[in-house]
Amino acid sequence: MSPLTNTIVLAIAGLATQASASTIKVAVGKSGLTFAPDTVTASAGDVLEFHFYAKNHSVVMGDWTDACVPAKTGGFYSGFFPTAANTSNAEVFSVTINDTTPIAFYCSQNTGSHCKNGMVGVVNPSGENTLEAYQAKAKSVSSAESPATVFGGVVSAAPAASSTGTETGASSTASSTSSSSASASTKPNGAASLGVSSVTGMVAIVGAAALFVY
Ligand SMILES: *[C@@H]1O[C@H](CO)[C@@H](O)[C@H](O)[C@H]1NC(C)=O
Ligand SMILES: *[C@@H]1O[C@H](CO)[C@@H](O)[C@H](O)[C@H]1NC(C)=O
Ligand SMILES: *[C@@H]1O[C@H](CO)[C@@H](O)[C@H](O)[C@H]1NC(C)=O
Ligand SMILES: [Cu+2]
Repeated sequence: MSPLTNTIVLAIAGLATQASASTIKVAVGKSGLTFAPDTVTASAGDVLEFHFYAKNHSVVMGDWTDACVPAKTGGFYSGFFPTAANTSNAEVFSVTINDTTPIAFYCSQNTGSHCKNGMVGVVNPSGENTLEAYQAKAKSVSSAESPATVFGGVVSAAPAASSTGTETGASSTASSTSSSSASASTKPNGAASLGVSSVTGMVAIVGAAALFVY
């Protein structure tokens, strides 16, 4: 490639990296009564993609004050995803994050008291709104509530490569190589690293730029 082409490619890659939204995979019940990760940092436009494991879990956006109770306004509810042992469900539930307001979520399965037993997670914890605070409140709740209907997200077929990790959703025009994910690194506090995969973005954009140039 000529130096000019290189410059163009780098410039485009830089723009794409800035503008990209991430898809953040969350494993539901893969390892006991847990969401993994259970602490997520997300930007507006990012998508939480919930992958369900055995036996039968859900995810509900919760109210910060009343643990294991749906958010008073807005939010989301996936419904239940009964899943055979050692598999992940063929479908996922995807929720778009619209802003950085702290969000609590929980599993509403009462057989086994999942919320009470700590099956909760948080997005963008801040101030008093933390995972620990929500789990502490959940401990004294006798049963979790499920909303009447699924809402606030999209149920769809699980993407082909459904390993749990963090992927960028930057490049819809990318070739199949771009779907290989940057694996999520986990910080000591359990928060998922949301660093955008510049490697993935570069590969995709280099391909696109090459098409453009030739
Ligand atoms: C999954 O759990 C929900 C809520 O407890 C229940 O209504 C539903 O029957 C369960 N489904 C299966 C297949 O166990
Ligand atoms: C699921 O995996 C566990 C651990 O690897 C194994 O002990 C168990 O037998 C498996 N269950 C089924 C239904 O395959
Ligand atoms: C984001 O907005 C969409 C569309 O209004 C809504 O369906 C979704 O529930 C919102 N996300 C959250 C986390 O509330
Ligand atoms: Cu559960």
